[in-house]
Amino acid sequence: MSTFRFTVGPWNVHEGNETFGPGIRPSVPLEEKIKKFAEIGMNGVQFHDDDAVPDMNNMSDKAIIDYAKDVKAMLDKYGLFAEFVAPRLWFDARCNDGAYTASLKENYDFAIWRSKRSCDIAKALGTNKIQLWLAREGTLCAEGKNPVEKILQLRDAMDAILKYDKDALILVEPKPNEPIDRSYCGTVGHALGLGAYTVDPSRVGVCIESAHSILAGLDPANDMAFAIALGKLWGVHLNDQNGMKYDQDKAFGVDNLRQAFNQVKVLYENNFGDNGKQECVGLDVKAMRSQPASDCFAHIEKSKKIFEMLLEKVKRFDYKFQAECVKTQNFERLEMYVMELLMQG
Ligand code: XLS
Ligand code: MG
Repeated sequence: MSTFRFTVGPWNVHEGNETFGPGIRPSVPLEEKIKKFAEIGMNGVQFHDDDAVPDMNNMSDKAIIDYAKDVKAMLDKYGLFAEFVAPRLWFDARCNDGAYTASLKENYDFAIWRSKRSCDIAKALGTNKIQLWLAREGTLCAEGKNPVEKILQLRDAMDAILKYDKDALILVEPKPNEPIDRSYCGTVGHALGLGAYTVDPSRVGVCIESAHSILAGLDPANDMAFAIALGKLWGVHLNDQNGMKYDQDKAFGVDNLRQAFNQVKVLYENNFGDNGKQECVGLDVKAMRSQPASDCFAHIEKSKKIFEMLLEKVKRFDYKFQAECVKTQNFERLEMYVMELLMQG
């Protein structure tokens, strides 16, 4: 059945900074994070390009690769692999009005330079997955861009990556809004639609994040199912979200237990992890700002544990009973069965 490899990113252990206040915990050095990730049962690490090579904007192409090789050695030391590299374009002032959808050519060129370097870093870290969270690809001012032109420009950027590195796989991580208020590529359907018009659609898939689906008013398990049906679910970012608010990145399952159950169920039933792309269970969760430094890994451990507890429930799911309910169309009975399964020990 499924092989579940758990991964997490260095940004998931953070200082607690948000829009309304600065960080309140000291930052933890990368090696310490990696060591702790291994200790709490993670199998791999997800990277932004500048998580791996912090000063990359000021380094030569070769120096970037050499630096990334040292990070690979650090991963090897703790027995972890790198899952993907994601160009962190939204942090740079040049990408304030979008990176791949920038209006000024020099800003677009910078985004492409970073994306090519992300491919190089990924190679040095031993992975071919390039994750694109399209953070600012849309508008803050609707009239500021021609949306048709910019959506095609986004496709061209994906083409540039696919052409630069013939091994690269692109995992689009769609999100409908935030930090921009209107995304050009906000859902799994948009991502795969655009991917179909690239130079190599077979190398464009998605990573579905639970919170992002909820923010789009969609069900995360069904979004995962949609991608699975098309052979395109190459990663997930599990977390949770209290409704359609700001992106909360809560621990997996803490707000929507039944939704979480159905995410685990759809992954397990469809052999996630064994579908040819070394698919990983990413835990894209944030520690509560109110927690002390001593607790800054607890949300990751908790998410893994909740996933595993839900997996036990999924394995006990009575498919015979379900079939009976479907045959008699008795969904009240089926629903009550699911609630009992979730609430009883
Ligand atoms: C933010 C994204 C996160 C990483 C990947 O919401 O969820 O996945 O930044 O680039
Ligand atoms: Mg994410």
